[in-house]
Amino acid sequence: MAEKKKDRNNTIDPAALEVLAKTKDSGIESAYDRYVNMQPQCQYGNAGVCCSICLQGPCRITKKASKGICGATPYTIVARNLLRHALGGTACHSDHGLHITMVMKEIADGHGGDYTVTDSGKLKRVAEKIGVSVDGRSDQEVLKDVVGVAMEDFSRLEKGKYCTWLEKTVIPARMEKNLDCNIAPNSIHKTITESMAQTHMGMDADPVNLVFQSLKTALCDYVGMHIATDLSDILFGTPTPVVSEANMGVLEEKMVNIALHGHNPILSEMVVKAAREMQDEAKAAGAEGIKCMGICCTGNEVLMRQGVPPLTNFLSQELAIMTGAVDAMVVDVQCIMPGVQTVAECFHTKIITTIPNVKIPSSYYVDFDETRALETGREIVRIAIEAFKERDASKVSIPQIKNKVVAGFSLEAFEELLAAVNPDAPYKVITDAIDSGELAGVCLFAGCNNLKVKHDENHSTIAKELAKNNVLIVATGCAAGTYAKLGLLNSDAVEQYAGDGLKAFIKRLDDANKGKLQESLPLIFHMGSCVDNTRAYDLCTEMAKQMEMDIPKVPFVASAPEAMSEKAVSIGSWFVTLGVPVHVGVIPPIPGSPLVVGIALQIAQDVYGGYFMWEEDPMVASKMLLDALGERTWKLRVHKMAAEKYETAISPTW
Ligand code: BF8
Ligand code: SF4
Repeated sequence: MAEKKKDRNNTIDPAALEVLAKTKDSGIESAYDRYVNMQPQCQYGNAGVCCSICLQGPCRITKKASKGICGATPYTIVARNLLRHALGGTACHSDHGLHITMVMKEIADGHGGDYTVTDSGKLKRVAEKIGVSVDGRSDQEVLKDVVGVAMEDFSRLEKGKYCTWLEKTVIPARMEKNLDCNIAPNSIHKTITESMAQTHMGMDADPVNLVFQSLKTALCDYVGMHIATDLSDILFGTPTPVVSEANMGVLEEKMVNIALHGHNPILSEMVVKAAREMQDEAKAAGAEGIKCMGICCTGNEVLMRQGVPPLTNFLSQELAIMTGAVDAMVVDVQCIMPGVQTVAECFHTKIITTIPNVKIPSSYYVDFDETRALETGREIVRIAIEAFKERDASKVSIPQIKNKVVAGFSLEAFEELLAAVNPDAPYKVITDAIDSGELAGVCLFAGCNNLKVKHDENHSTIAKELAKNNVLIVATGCAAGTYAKLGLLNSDAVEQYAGDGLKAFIKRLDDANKGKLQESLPLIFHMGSCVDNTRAYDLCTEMAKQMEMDIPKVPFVASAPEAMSEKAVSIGSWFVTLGVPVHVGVIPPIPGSPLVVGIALQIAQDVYGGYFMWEEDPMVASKMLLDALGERTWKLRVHKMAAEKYETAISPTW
């Protein structure tokens, strides 16, 4: 293990390895080097028993000091830190959802500027789902009410009224569970305020109370991201299958290369639009044109809707600049390493920050003004064109590695594929395949990269192992980024990695959709960015509705093999709360409290049906995920047999 932590070539991505090799003695540092320099990392921090919540701290729990100065025990410190993590994630997703909501409010009020409703069908579907009437009303009127409900979900203060986006999108049994456990949130902002207060020095010391508040906070993460996805689809269109390619080979030596990095499509959609219009300006500057490409979840957003190729995922963001071929990296919010600026200064690359609460010293700052969105997009593209003129050809070295990608599987697009087989009950295509044993179940791969495990290795190994064992796989976030880069999002991968059952299932969908698709279906279905994890959970909800069962009986699991961010903590927590077993490939900072560990790994299952599994070894993790699916299908079979034998309803227990 110690040796592994000293290896800067901590990735299996061949393009990343090539850049690391070329920059070995250059003195240009990336996260791969800084991770090695950071060893050994603080063991108190790793165990979660370091508290710096008040200025008397930091307090660390040691053999000599079994409590913090204020008397806080390890379980209080661990649970309080956990809640703070969930809060960070929830605030980020909700801030993203709020930004889109406010742009939609401008459209509803008639000042949308360059923004307009692109997908009126989705607007109606969302309205109907959340209880807004659509009959005989214009899009503008419907949108006004949809935005009103979203704003209430952010701001409601009254007790006894709960977030609409939660209440109306989960199955009733899950909402009852939330109410029973007193974790149904009234609104996002109220819950965030409560949680921040609850974690102040001298507030809550009860670990169980703190853990339940983490779950309540995480449910707000679900609400914030569901709003973000729904409104983004209304604004820019619900994704449909799209063909592209991924990895650093998408950089073009003779073009202006613009990397779009961050999370929010509000800005990136406009930059893509501006770039498409400004090809002639780039030619006048000596380039063959302009090419946009994506990093992290902004990359996923523009891939899903515009076919923009993913350049790389989270961990290798600095390495992309080291190719010397990125003219501008335009960033919005979240997961942007401050290190990109230092690397950019060794090249001609311009880092362009755009959001008032995300600035990096020495970067270009172009204030993204939604009232003149396209014009701002053009300003940004112009900076990239100017930078292209300064590019030093002797520093350019592009790894010639890229793979074909078939993406764009919103739940609607996925449902359409299924409906071609069974128009009356699309999701029965999946549940029947599980009943017959053709499929072992469904797994969502989500989340980040984390140098504590080899970059992309856990994502790739576990997915291949599950595919071999006939698990239907959907993916989001940087997990989807891994699969795009490594060639798992195309039909060749089906041939290479799918077990016979999964192969037959995908072929059935392919055959039923012949003529409608540009390309054969991939091994793994890319469902979008991190905020789009709700698309995957909605799939689980549809399976539950088809089976007429609560979520803990649905053979659906989730895995974040290389989790890194606070957002991963909040996402994992709501998945567990909403009944799904969740594997995490790095150990979160809670081993310092056996009590909190017990809640996460065992008690959660009794209460919610969902639970965490922590395992760094990808083969062991694969087995855990397969066992979790196997347990659910086996139990369901036994419960069905018992119901038939005793002529009763199927047991609702898990
Ligand atoms: O929101 S997967 S590293 S980019 S946090 Fe970040 Fe993690 Fe990537 Fe997208 Ni999600
Ligand atoms: Fe130490 Fe208590 Fe302050 Fe935390 S809140 S830093 S444990 S004194």
